[in-house]
Formats: sequence, C-alpha cells, structure tokens
Amino acid sequence: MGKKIRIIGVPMDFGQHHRGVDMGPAALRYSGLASELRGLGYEVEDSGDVLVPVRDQGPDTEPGPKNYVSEITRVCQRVYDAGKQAIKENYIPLFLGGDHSIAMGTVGGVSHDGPTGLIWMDAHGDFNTSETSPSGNVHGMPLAALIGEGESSLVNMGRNGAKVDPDQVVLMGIRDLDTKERNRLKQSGITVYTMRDIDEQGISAVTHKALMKFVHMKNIHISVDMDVMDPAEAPGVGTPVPGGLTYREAHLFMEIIADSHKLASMDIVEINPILDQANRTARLAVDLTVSALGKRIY
Ligand code: Z70
Ligand code: MN
Ligand code: MN
Ligand code: MN
Repeated sequence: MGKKIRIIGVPMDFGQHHRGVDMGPAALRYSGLASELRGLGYEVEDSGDVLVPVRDQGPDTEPGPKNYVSEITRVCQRVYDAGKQAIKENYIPLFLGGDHSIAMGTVGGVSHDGPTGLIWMDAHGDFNTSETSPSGNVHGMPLAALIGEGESSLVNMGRNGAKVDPDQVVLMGIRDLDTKERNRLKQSGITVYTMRDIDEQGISAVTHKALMKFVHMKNIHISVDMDVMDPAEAPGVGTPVPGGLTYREAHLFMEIIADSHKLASMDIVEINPILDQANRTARLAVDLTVSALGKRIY
C-alpha cells in the first residue's frame, strides 16, 4: 500500500434538499486533515475541489420534483475520472463530500482497473431507486446504482453497468430503512450489519467478520456517511438518526481497518457545518480518518 494520499474535495449538495453539505470539504480541511495525515508520515497532496455547478438558491426545505440527476451525473463523472487517475498514480484517494451521491463516482473510479471491496458505513441503506424512493433524493440511491440498479444515467456513469458485486459489499451501522428499500436489500445479496448486530456482537467481531469477506481481495474502499455516528457525537448531518456508533466504536472500527492494510480509498460524506456545533462533526471525521490510515494509541 502506498504512502501517498490525494485529497479530492467534492462540494456537491444536489443529492438531497438541505443546503450546507457543500461546505463539508472546507470543514474537513479547516479541521487539519492534511497536516494530521502528514504527521503519520504520508505524502499528502490536496488536489482541490472537483468542479460543481452552482445550485439555484432556494429555501432549505425546497420540495423536489427536481432531483438534479443530470447535474449529479456530470459531477460524478468528474469524480470517477479523479478516482481512477489517483489509483493509477498510486495514491490513496480521500474523497471529501458533499452528500453521499458522490460515491457513485468514487467507487466507480477506484474500481476502474480492478475490483474493490466496499464497506458502507451509514444509518441508512442508500438502496432506493427512483421507483422506490419516498423522497426522490438521489443520496438515498447510490448503493443501488453501484450494484447496477436504478436510473440508467446513474448506473452507466463512468463505465456501463454495476461497479461492485453485491457479495463484495458490506453495510454497517444501519438503523433506518424505507419499506421497499428494506425488501430490496434483503434480496440483494449484500451483507448487512445493523446496529442490533453491533450491539449484540460488538463492533470488533462485526468488523472482523466484514473483513473476512474480503480475504481474497487486495483493495477495500470505505464510504463513511457521518450519520452512521450517534447524533450526540456528530450533530452536523442532514439526517440524524438516534442510536448510532459511539466515538469508541467508530475508532475501533477504523483501527481494525488500518490493521488490515487493505484500505485503498475512502469517502467522508454528509457533513453539514451549518447544522453543527463548532465544527464537531468534521473534527470527529478527521480523527476517524487518521485512525483508518494507521494512527495508533501505542
Ligand atoms: C431515505 C431516502 C438518506 C442519507 C438520508 C434517506 C436517505 N432513505 N441518506 N441521509 N445520507 O430519502 O431515500
Ligand atoms: Mn432530508
Ligand atoms: Mn448515506
Ligand atoms: Mn445516511
């Protein structure tokens, strides 16, 4: 695994209707992400932000018929290219969202030249399609699109078809699914560890089980929706759901991931500084990222 990290900002908030997630990359940079990673011995290059069109001004609760699929597709195509290029140049790309719809580009791009295992940390399943989604928000659909289901412009972006196999996907931290989304997920072949599983078995056992799925794979991508955290730890997210990961559980997860030496790329998404308290959520996200990339207590 290389010791070079490339930071790629994706200040995109088209996937949902709350404004403010477009400030996620700034909040993470402000929290000292690059210097912490340099402190671990990495060469860190910040490539700046991917170009994102300016969104129409509107009230925070602007109702959608408008779901911005074409804008999202265009941005994700750029993200895809950036991810593919970073892997080709032996960087670990670190994608700063933005809402979770950016992952249609990140996961596609990093798997362009070879498969990746995918661990999706989220309170939600993000497994709706435009047919099943109650909200119409595209950030509730990226995992479905990545396994080849949903609107063709989302599925076929970057390269045609599925970007990951359902049996190379693990969902963790889940506690809020829509009815049809839940049924689709049960039939998908994706491995799901809900908060109940984590409560019963402990985060260590669940994380080791997740990694067992990827014993024969070289690369793992972790896609971290910060709403996987308990809202007490991470209040700055658009859709807080009670009963999430504690600070200690999330850190232990990241430390076990680091020990696997397979982390090849990572997303940190859904941070909304406008809804936060003194940038707590971005600061936590930086702590978690440095643990995932090898910071040890002792
Ligand atoms: C809901 C939907 C979602 C994130 C909320 C919510 C999806 N299932 N994803 N917050 N990150 O609208 O599809
Ligand atoms: Mn919402
Ligand atoms: Mn999500
Ligand atoms: Mn979520």
